[in-house]
Amino acid sequence: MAEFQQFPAGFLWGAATASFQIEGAANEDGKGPSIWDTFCKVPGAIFTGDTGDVACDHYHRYREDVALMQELGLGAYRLSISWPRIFPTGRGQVNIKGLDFYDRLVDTLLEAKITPFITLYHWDLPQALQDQGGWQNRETCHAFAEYAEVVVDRLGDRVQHWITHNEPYVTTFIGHMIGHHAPGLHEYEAGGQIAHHLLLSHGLALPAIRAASKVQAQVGITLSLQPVYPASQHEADVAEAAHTRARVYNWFLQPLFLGTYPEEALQGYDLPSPKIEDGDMELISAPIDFLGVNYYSPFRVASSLSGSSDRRPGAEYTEMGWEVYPEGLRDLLVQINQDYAPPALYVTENGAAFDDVLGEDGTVNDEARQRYLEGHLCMAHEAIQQGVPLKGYFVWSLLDNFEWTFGYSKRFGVVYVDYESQQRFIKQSGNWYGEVIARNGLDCG
Ligand code: GCO
Repeated sequence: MAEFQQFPAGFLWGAATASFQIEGAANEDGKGPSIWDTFCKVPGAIFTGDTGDVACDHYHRYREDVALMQELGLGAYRLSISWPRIFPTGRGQVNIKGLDFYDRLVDTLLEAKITPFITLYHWDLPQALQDQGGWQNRETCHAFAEYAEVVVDRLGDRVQHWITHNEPYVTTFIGHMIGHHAPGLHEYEAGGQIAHHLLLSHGLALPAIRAASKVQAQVGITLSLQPVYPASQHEADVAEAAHTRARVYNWFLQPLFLGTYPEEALQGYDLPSPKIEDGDMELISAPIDFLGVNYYSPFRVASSLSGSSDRRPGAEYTEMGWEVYPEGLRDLLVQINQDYAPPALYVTENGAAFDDVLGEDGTVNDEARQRYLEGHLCMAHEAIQQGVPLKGYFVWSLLDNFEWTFGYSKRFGVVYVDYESQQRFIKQSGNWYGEVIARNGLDCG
């Protein structure tokens, strides 16, 4: 029987977005091009040739969007900053108009009593830095720390929560090793070095953020993480799952918390060891205030030797083809807590794409998304009961938006965006989420 599950007092209920996915205004107020602006122009890179030029036009409609957040009752909002708005040429000259935008946005959020969580890197590297080698060039790590300092210098009297990177694993693997994301490189062998530079840039930014903050910054990093399950108890599946875990679970967690790379991760990908300079691992493993976890779907491992299928019988899949498995969120959070004991955790992304239809009356009956969120929130609650210091949850996403290579064809929002008119419509899941927030809990079976 369903029973009401109350979240701890002060639990933060939020929604997340990212600059490139919603802002638009690609060439306005002095913004320089990012690697995603460039990548979108590559023929065939993005579904139907979509770009981020207009996106959700959030750059101009941010007030309306904050009003929507207020209507939902959000306590927190995770946004990211477009680095090339601040440094159009990568390094050197600061574009004040870029900072002004985020200044206005932060003030609007604070007036609405919404706590901003700011991600500094959600994949839109200035093209000018890419032209100098991007994340393959160690200098980019220093450029990142400088950029972090400039941003925190401007906003750090009001913003307390900072996330250095979003999903460095995705940047490494999908962006640089297999080239499906910007910068679209196929430099498979460079994987270990890219990962190291991303982590090093995090390590260099940490003290820079803390020094520039005027309100005792809380700094963390967001990783894409999946619990790894063998598809069956067949020994080949079990063995392969253990190897997979080193790559998709430990590759970034272990250096951040223990200051070492899991050998198995590099071996598993058949990658040469990165060049590590003295002191790098100390910087990378300096204590953080929280870990951000993005969870969508589990990783099921079926070895070719077992003949098992990686599809769980009876499972539901989202429009992305991702298995819906709420228990995975609980398992993952409990596992991270056991293995690495971060001081605090936030689910910084969790959500689902479904084929939403806007009704003539302006409603979107996204029952499946509501069920998805319900399942995951109940499991988040279970994780808290099992001792996980989970402090907040951010649904991905506030708005339907630019879903990278899928363009605008996949809708993740709890708010529907009609891209032609740029009108917004709160979906059923959004209204439901608002009720959860108001009650600080929900009924779980
Ligand atoms: C991600 C990104 C988001 C995606 C979301 C859905 O972290 O992968 O943060 O930008 O849109 O995950 O794929």
